[in-house]
Amino acid sequence: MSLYPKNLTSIITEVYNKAVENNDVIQFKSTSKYLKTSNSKEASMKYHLTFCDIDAQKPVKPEREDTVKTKFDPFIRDEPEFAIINSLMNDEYKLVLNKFPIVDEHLLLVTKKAIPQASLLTPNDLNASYQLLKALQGEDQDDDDDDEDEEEENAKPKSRHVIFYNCGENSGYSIDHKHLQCMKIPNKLKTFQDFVVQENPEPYIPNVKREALENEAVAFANFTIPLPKKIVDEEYLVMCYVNLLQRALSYFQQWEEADESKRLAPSYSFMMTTDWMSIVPRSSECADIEFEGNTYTMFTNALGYLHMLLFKGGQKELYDKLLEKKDSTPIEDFLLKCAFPNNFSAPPAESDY
Ligand code: B4P
Repeated sequence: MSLYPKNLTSIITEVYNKAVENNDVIQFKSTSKYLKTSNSKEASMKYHLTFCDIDAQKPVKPEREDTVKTKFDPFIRDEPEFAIINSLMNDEYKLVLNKFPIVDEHLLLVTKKAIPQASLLTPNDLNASYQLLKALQGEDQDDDDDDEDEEEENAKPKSRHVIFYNCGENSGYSIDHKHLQCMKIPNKLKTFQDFVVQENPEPYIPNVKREALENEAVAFANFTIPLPKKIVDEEYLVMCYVNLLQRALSYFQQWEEADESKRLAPSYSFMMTTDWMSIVPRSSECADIEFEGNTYTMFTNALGYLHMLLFKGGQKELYDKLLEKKDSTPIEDFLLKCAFPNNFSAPPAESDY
């Protein structure tokens, strides 16, 4: 039985349109362009660059401006204007609209209790997320294999969604209350996970003999597992997650072993589509991009590791120049600085992080 109603997508559209009309949701205006990678290892890869002057468009919210990450918690309140489903899985979660979206119908799967954002994902978190992806795709737990085959034959192009979780203090979250995010992936965007799964589509649960897949064309450490087309249960999801998590945590262990005095809070970007589950261990939520004599401090959450980079007010010049010069190297360096090198063996120089 699916957790979500059959008409979930129409409920989302209806609630979203009403919230925008009432100015409850602040829909940011933005522009996006693709930038092809200049990295010769993966010529067909590209990045989705978005410029959005968020500060100029965000209404001043004193509670938000003056508070530290750990204190501000809008999710503890009941905000019926954002609610898609107010009570899920015995009131463990609510599914709500993001109040400040760049992409339409950006959803948040939020725990009802105030649980820290550094917490591990639970079997219920994984199950609720996976079922959400399937429901948004028009598939749910009631579908059997025959239905799926029939669906594929009559396939219409469907929008693709991703679930992501910014876990730990260096992952780029701003609200310390457990929430997973769900968003449409831009049309034609192929992420590094898509490339690696395209080459290795056979689903499997990693074990000592066969580890998670790694895309070596990107400079940062990354781990991905292809998921079956057939709907999987929570036990399957947990086994995949635990495997990826172990790989990510080993980076923090190596870091401490190399120098105990430099503790780094375990953080990672978790990302899942119906095709794959992926983790990138994170060393920082921000890093400097040096370009043509200027320094720009950029931030990224898991979206950066889905090739979606956000440029804010003071970064317009950088956004324009990277596109004009067709130069993706500064982005690739930035993504590496906020993560760990692919072949990590010792902590990088302190100045890098
Ligand atoms: P967090 O995990 O804490 O933070 P975040 O998504 O990294 O967004 P942040 O708040 O740091 O905003 P940013 O300027 O980077 O997630 C908390 C989420 O809750 C946020 O998305 C926030 O908007 C939302 N929220 C806050 N108060 C709320 C309330 N009362 N009710 C419901 N939701 C509430 O980015 C601004 C926006 O752009 C974010 O939505 C972000 O997810 C999105 N974004 C970032 N990079 C993007 C990219 N490359 N392309 C498209 N969108 C992008």
